[in-house]
Amino acid sequence: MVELQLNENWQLCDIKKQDWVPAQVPGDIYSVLLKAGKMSDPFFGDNEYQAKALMEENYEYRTVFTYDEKQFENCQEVLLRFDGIDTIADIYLNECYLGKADNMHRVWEFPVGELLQKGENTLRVIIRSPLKFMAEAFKKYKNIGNEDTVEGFMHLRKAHYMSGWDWGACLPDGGIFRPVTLLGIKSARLDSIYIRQVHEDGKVLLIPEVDVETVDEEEIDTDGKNSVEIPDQGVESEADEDLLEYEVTVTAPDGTKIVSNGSPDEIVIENPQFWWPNGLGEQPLYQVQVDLKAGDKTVDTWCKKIGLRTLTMHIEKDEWGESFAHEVNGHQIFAMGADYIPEDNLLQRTSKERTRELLLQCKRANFNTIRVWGGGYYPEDWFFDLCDELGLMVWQDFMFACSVYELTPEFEANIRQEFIDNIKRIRHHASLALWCGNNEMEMFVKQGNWVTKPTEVRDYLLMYERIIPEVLREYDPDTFYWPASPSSGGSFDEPNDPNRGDVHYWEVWHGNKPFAEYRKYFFRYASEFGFQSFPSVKTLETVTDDPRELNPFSYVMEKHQRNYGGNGKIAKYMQAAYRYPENFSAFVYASQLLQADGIRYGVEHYRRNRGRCMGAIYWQLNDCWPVISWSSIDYYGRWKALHYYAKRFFAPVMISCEEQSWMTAEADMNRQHFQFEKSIRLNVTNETLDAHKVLVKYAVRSADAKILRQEEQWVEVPALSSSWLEKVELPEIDCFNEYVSYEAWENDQIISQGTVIFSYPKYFHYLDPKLAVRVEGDEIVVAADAYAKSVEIRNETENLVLEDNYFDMNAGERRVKILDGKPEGLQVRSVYDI
Ligand code: BMA
Repeated sequence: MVELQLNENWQLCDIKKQDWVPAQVPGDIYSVLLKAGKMSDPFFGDNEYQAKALMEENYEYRTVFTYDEKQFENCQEVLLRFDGIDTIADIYLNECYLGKADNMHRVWEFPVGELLQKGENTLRVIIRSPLKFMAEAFKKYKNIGNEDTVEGFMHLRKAHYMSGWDWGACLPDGGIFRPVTLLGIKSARLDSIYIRQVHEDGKVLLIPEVDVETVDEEEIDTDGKNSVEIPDQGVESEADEDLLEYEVTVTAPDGTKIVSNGSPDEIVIENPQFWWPNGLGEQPLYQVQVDLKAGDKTVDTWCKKIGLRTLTMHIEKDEWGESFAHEVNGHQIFAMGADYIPEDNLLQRTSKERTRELLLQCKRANFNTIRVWGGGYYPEDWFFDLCDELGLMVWQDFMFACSVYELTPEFEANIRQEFIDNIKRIRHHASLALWCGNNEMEMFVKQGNWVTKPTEVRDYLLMYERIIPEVLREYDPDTFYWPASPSSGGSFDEPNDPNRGDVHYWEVWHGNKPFAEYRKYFFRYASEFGFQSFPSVKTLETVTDDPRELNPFSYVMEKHQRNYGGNGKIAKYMQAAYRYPENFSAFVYASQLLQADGIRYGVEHYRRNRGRCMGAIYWQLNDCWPVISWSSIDYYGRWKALHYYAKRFFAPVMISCEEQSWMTAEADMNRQHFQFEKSIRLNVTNETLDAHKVLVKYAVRSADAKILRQEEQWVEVPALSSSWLEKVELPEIDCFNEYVSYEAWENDQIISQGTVIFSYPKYFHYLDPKLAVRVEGDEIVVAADAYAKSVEIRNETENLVLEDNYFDMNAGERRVKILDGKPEGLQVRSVYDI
């Protein structure tokens, strides 16, 4: 196959103005206008309003490219392929109308062989206003959905978050966001390859299902055949040799190759090296290359990396209801990770390097799973390649979220093709753990939210319980399918049941419940729960240059808070835990600690109850613009306190403490019977394939960190399990002046640790820890004179990434490695400073 990328000479204009400027393709309209000085930074202040208005208009992309017949010699068909157009587009080649595109999640191809002329050719792509389309569709159908976005958003197959979300600006950009290619096809091409795996007797059989498309558009399924006869085409070409065959070359991680020709039915991999999620083993990848041959000529090639593994969901009735756990190579494992949203509003700014940076931080924080949420777009190939390499299992939603859709015949045909395109593109990835129908629709449709007519309920069932399963049966029967998130298996059967399937738990935050509420539930798999915080001051300084706006309740801060009243909610929760912060920086710090502690409260509880609960995926990993949100890493890649906490609470072997305290009892000190239990119950959980024998030490300490009483105990924790220690009552502990530290030791090293107090962080009588910080080589050393809670180390650019941060110290010194950033202008503080 001949490929010519059409990524040069592009220009763009607002059709009414005809104000042509150079454009980048692949890219997006806002990025072009920004570069040309035709709009202001849409993230700054409230510029979002002007940026949104720009999408009331239609735009035209245009390029002139040279077609060299020689390059396409022997090609029987030439196709113009768009890997992604956002969204409604009319396409013309040499003033001939090729057709319309109306789904950004699809690949669009047009036969252009007849229309190409020698020399210069003009390609025009008219992008229609998405806002006008949505407004008209809303008038027609009146469907309703999530209120944070533009009415009618569900009728357009465009990433929903672009029209606003409760963490996202309304910036409905458009563009040609993926490559445009001219494809020259010689007699036939590989339409799709599905590599199935059979694991038996210590070997893996790879079974290639190869679909070949011949130029006369007849598709031939070569599955189970040794060769393909192609029909007589009456054209002189390699195809006249009449025999199409494929050859498979498998390259093992060590470089050894197995070449199988003659359209093999299976390839046997002896001594297979298995792919494991992060923390459980390595991620060896095998390269599979399929060459389509017409006689001795190769006419097309498919080359991808796969991982040898079995990966499904284990669902079985048990004493609590029904289990729901990833089963990898026969082991049920606890999913640890976060929900992923698109990385930017302006898609031209995304790149493999940027995604690598983000996903690397997931690996660093001990993630083994990531959920791709259904209100964005299906990620680029590189996203999945990186998840394969880093060992991150992907929970992949289909792109439907928080609304009801109108299943007209045209809409159905459109989404069916969307499913096929994406399933074929993604299914070979080792990291693909499951497909999921949608985000939060089963639950809300059942509750009657958004439902205005009975057909919407019927259409829900058709889409997620008939059409998608049908398409998956044909294109990816080996990957597990789950109808919705949350769900208990479908058909509106208690979708958010705590005892079955996955759960979205929002009583903490949306329901205003305290953190201790997490402990009331033993979900089988928490796929969403979250708490917001402010990103770092340096990040917020990019959205305003007025220092007065750096205040939690200012106009600009509330413009960058999309969950109505969210900043006030942070303040309300903060009142319960911390003293009143004296300045904005302290407020930001306290908000991050609050978020980190809240999520820690949930995750530690879920992991202690491993076996019953088998997943903790918090909402949310990242941001698509600078915003106050639930993320643990902000738009600029800065780690919030939560990401460091995640690294600790997702540690493969983790010690945690289920304490009973003033905070867990929520006791009101001004009531007559004010009292609460003071006790600890330690637990060590092990998410590795090996047993661990750890020495658990805990100590009651005074505020100066002196040990008042100490105990230690050896604990054996079998592989993939969690072990409880006996509960210890501490009725005498002084909850204002004493605390408990706990540690898990292995090979004379602390592998996991923490501290716990029995009142609230705000009431504890901290002594001034007189924190001091210095740099020694690639390490930062912090020294404390007394107990220091949630010690934060910052540099002047606030972009340090450290081995650990926001940790508790029992006085003494602590060394942490610098992973990224320069240790210049270091500052250090702890809860004492709030
Ligand atoms: C869940 C998600 C998102 C939303 C988040 C925070 O419902 O699925 O739709 O942004 O909670 O409210």
